[in-house]
Amino acid sequence: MSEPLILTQVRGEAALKVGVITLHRPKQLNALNDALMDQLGAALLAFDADESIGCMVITGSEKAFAAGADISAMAKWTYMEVYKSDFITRNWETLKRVRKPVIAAVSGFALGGGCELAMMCDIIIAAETAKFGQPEIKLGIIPGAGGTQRLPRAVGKAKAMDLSLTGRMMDAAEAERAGLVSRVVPADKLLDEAFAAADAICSYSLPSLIAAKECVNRAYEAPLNEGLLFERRAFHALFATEDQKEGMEAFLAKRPAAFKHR
Ligand code: CO8
Repeated sequence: MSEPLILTQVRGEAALKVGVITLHRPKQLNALNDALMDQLGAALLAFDADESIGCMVITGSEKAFAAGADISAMAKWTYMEVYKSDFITRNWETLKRVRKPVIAAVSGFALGGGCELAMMCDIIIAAETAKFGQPEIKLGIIPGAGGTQRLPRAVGKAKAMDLSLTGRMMDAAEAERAGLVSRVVPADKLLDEAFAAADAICSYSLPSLIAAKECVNRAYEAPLNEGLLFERRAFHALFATEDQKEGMEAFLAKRPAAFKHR
């Protein structure tokens, strides 16, 4: 069996379980390689398929969420090797196939592929120590897993250009101001905050969570009218679920909703 490069854990009880994945190459600051991304992808798909799990959290160490793709692995690669092996597409974007919500809990460095990985998650919660950047330019390359596309959508062209062309890092406060992260919390509270958010998410109806995630993602991929139509159809469809009846009846009866499809 290959060396474990991630640690997995299931938190919670009954249908309110959270799948937690910790990137675990501490000596290399969680530098991402094919083996790690294979393990990460397999864990994500397994949690996504597990009916008892409602949400996932990906985290790293205190010092690094992930310091990027593994430079020592890439240093000698030739164009033909990268091209023929379809580096990145073949196993680096499995996260896109995950339907349940995924939270990135980021402490320390989230650079290059590490920043791109965080941006593929649905919510980024950052410790005050977090540092984000796309420093690939310093290595004579550019971001390759969506950095030049997702970063401008998250923070706008000006800051995305700045980060991509200068290779500088931005701290958690700047990342929050720019809209890359949804909250900044003290470092020692990072996992508590991420788990509290995950627990709240798990308590809702899964079909509505999936629909909300699909619709927000659509806002990045489709023109406004297409997105609005997509949202309206998803909204209408949720009236076919038992959980819509339960959610509204529970509100009117002033009791907590007991969703069936969690
Ligand atoms: N790859 C391999 N090893 C790394 C990486 C990396 N990206 N980052 C750090 N390490 C290793 C260091 O070589 C060092 O190893 P050793 O102890 O054996 O010398 C160890 O981790 C600790 O690192 P430092 O001593 O450098 O620690 P510092 O605290 O001084 O600095 C930094 C931390 C600032 C994070 C620094 O290590 C750094 O700049 N790292 C490189 C960051 C970088 O350039 N990232 C981009 C990589 S390219 C990329 O991500 C392309 C993405 C392509 C697609 C990805 C798909 C998801």
